[in-house]
Amino acid sequence: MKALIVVDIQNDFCPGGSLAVNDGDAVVPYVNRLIKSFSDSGSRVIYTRDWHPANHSSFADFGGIWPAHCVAGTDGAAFHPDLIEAPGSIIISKADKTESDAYSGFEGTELDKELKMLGIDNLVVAGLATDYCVKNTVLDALSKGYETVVAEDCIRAVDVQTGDGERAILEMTKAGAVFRTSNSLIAR
Ligand code: VGL
Ligand code: ZN
Repeated sequence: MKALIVVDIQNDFCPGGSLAVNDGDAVVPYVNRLIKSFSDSGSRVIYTRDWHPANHSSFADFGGIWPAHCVAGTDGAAFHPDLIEAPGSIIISKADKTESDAYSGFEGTELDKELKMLGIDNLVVAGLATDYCVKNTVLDALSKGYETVVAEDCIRAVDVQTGDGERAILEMTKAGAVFRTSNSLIAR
């Protein structure tokens, strides 16, 4: 059984947000088509979100490397306004404690348990950012034995260093991830 994992498509990771990913919002129409396709064919859609306390340890003011972002309950932490919410979807909040920095949707969450409970063994992953939360979610999924496909036109990188996104794609590929266009993943 397959599921779609929509990673961190939140306002703060989109242009205008406090940790904007270049072109981050450009994935939304493509991700929406995937969401519709999965949802219409009875497959589950799971959304992860970065959900930090205001004094999170990843923020520069508290010893971390990032500007404050995705503070729980703020507009910056809300999903992009155009992102479709599928009926029966599951939201996984992560890194919601001061000291826990989870880039992976599996880290410190019930994601693995939920997927196992639903009999899901096959994941399609899309979202932000390629070199952080997408990469770590995909690597964890593979190490937990999920067959994992990345929707290659539905991801964007932070690219703190030029090439980070490309390196992340290589790393995911080496670990066994398969890259496909969203078009090829849509049931027709
Ligand atoms: C992320 C940087 C900091 C992500 C989260 O969702 O990729 N990146 N926190
Ligand atoms: Zn974060």
